[in-house]
Amino acid sequence: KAEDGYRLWLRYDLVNDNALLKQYRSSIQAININGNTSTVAALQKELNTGLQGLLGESISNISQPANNSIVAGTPATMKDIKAMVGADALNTCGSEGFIIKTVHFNNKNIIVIAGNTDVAVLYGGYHFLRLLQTHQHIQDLNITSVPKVKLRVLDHWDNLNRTVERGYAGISIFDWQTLPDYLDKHYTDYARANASIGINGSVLNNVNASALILTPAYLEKAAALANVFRPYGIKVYLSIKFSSPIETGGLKTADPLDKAVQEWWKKKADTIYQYIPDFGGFLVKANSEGQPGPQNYGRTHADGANMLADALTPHNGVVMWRAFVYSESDEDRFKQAYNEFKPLDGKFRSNVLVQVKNGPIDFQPREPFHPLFGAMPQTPLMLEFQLTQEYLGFATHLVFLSTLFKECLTADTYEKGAGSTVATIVDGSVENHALSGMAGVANIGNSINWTGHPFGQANWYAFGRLAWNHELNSAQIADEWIQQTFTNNPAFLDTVKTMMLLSHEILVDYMTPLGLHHIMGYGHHYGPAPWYDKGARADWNPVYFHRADAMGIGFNRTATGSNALAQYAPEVQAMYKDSNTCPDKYLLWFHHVSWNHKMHSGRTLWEELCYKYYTGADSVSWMQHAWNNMKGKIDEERFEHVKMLLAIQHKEAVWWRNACVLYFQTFSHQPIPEGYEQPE
Ligand code: GCW
Repeated sequence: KAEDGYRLWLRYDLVNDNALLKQYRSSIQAININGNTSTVAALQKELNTGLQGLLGESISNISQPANNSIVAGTPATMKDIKAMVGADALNTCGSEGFIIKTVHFNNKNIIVIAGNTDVAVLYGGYHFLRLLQTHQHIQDLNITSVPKVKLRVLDHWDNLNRTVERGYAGISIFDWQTLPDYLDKHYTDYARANASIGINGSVLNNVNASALILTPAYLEKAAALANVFRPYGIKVYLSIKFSSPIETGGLKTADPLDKAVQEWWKKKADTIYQYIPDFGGFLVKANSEGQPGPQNYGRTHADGANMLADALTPHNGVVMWRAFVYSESDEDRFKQAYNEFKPLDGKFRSNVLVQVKNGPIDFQPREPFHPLFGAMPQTPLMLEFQLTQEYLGFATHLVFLSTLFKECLTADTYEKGAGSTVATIVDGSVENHALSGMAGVANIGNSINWTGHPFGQANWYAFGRLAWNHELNSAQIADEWIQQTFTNNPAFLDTVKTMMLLSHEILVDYMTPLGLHHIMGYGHHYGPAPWYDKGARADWNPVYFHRADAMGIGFNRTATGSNALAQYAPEVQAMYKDSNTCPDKYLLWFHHVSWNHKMHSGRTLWEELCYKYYTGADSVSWMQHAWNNMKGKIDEERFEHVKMLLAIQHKEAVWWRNACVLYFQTFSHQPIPEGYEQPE
């Protein structure tokens, strides 16, 4: 049967393993869930639909625990729940963690799904369904799962007219025109998908924000979305425009130290909470790429963030203040965010998080971790990943981003000696921060399968899973996602998992190997354009980043160059500062090396560059080949869809290879090594 991908990973098709099906049917004969909140109703519905699909029979809802039943609830809704899971077991679960346990209680075999809040139980319910979707045994369950990061948020760069900045999957799913009266089915399914992976926040509008979003007409619309999301534990946040007091408030200034401005924001916050009582807070892009901000008035980022934080404090809202700042100057763009923000460490209110992109430049196929991680111990740093593949082939190229995320999360900042990974900075454990957060710039649009590329769904999924638990590994995430999204067929699983796990490295090889970065077409960021662009300002110009010349290539960021490297801990500097020991993958990020530089492989830099570009493009043919062998193992529709996209990806990988190799050859003056097809 043809499938359109709309169901994402929430497919509940009949379990096609008879032994397991028998086990599931015998242990799950009824469901006992009490309580009458909308979250309980959502859980009940999901379990009923999910189990009916997976087990092929409808499961009755009962009001008392029975033998071979599921019992789901909190200590408030289910009197025996503590006794079932162990008196103290829920103490470590906080407000979102859950326990799933098979117990023998009062002579009954029961599967308990327990948490301290309804939403925690809902998360447990989704996790339980995932166990069945991925064909796990359920006789001996004893799972405790607690999120490591508090704010797990999708950032939509969606404009009020439904265009999406860097969106490649159709127009925005948020239809502001028909809100608040028309509630599209997408809204609920979006909330379900997010809740199933633990995402608990959604920033509805673009960081390049319109001031209109805070006007009553839009607040009413946002409130309607918040109402749909609330049962699923998802809070709504809004991006604000710093100059709103001028644009919609009639004030003459937006100076954060001006009393009238502060008052305006306080009143605005009060109004917002009348519409949305559990409103999450503001996301702010200020003094960045032309957006207004406190610096327009000679004030600092902290002044701006604190003013907003004070307005939100009475309502427990937070400010997510972005650190993506740079301007055209003599200073290496790499260094600018650190230079501006590090001195402000300790100056932010306790309800401010500074939101930092994973790398110092801008969501490149590969970046070293951002040097602010590990450099602002007194400030909770929220990590911003980009799911929409702005610089990674849009929704056309197949790239599983989990490995990119993990590379950043596991990088060691050495803030407090070895082991202070980016993940442990972000989850707040290194400095014991009360707040912590991870944001993913959404790749979602109204395209029939949500993300355009069927495999784009995996990046949304991986983000949510890692925000919940950054210790999961990419293989496990791919495994789960494939089984839930496509099939449990082992041959399919093996092949597709391998493809996914290699896909990021393959893309890096054919786009920006060895530490090259930002050599995409200026403006759209899609195809190769490493050459000088006379339309682009200096710090957007590809030549600024690769610096190829007759002698060699790469950006010298060591002490003899921009010295951006000095922004890292000494241990990190030591790993990267010598061009002979710097890992290949970061070489051209930090060094300008000669075309004949000896690489670890024994090849010269020029040969290695060619080797990478050719291997990258060839590897896409390998992906095509691997995928073609999957014919018949999944529905024809998605099979063909991916097949056609892989053909484009291959064509474009060759385009990247040829463009880059031929362009860089004009500097290296060396032949394409023997044995390689000569590019035209
Ligand atoms: O990656 C760049 C994008 C801009 C984006 C900006 C940002 C929302 O090219 O489109 O603007 O980053 O992160 O603010």
